Amino acid sequence: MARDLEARLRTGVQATPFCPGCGHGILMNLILRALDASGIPMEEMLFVSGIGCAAWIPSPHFKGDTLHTLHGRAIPFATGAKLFNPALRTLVISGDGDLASIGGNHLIHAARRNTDLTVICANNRIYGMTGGQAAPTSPRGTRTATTNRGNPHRPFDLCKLVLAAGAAYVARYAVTQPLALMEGIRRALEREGFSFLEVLSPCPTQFGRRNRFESPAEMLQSLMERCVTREEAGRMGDEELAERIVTGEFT
Ligand SMILES: Cc1ncc(C[n+]2csc(CCOP(=O)(O)OP(=O)(O)O)c2C)c(N)n1
Repeated sequence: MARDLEARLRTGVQATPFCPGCGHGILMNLILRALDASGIPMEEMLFVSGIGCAAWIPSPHFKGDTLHTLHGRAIPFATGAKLFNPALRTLVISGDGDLASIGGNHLIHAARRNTDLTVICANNRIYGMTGGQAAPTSPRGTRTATTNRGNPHRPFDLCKLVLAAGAAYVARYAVTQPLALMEGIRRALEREGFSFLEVLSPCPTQFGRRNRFESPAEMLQSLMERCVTREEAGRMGDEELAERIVTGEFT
């Protein structure tokens, strides 16, 4: 796949491997912009990802050092690299399935140890790459390939999870909040210790089609309507908040 992708990138037929309307491309762009804004030289960076669509954000797109590792094991690889060379600014970029399902144990322990890593979790609330199976972030009631009558389980609130485990920096933004998200990435990179950024990213192909979104644009519109800042949330009652997603910094 990598060689095929390289060939396509060269001919300009397809700029990324992401489906039309996938939010991961926006996130990829914003990570690069945040790095540029922070002035951190690419030579100081190490990007680590697991397996999944989100894991393709750094490699092969970034012109820097990338480790594309095993499913669920991005944080252990990143921890090893950081311990070996503490001068590396180590940025993990992976999916919610990768980081919170098979890799969930690594996530909470890295937060508990306050390992000096930045973790960006591209949360599309489903396993995108493997055909739309339920993730631990799939909202209750949503349809996935493995819950076609609606997911009976409640999802993790990833920010609360890592905050409770001891993370130094925790924030959540959607790709529909590009300026705030870019600033969040910059702040996460600059914070010492374990920093965690949950990024809400739409998956029209696997999540949208099964959950009655007519188009990628409708998914983006829905994200824009549902995301509120912490201040806005503070002025809302429980009923109004139930349909909302609270974004901002939690530390
Ligand atoms: C040990 C192992 N188990 C399962 C898989 C299959 N697998 C690959 S990616 C993936 C989940 C991807 O979902 P997510 O991490 O949320 O990323 P997305 O594709 O949605 O961006 C799974 C289950 C694998 N590659 N290796």
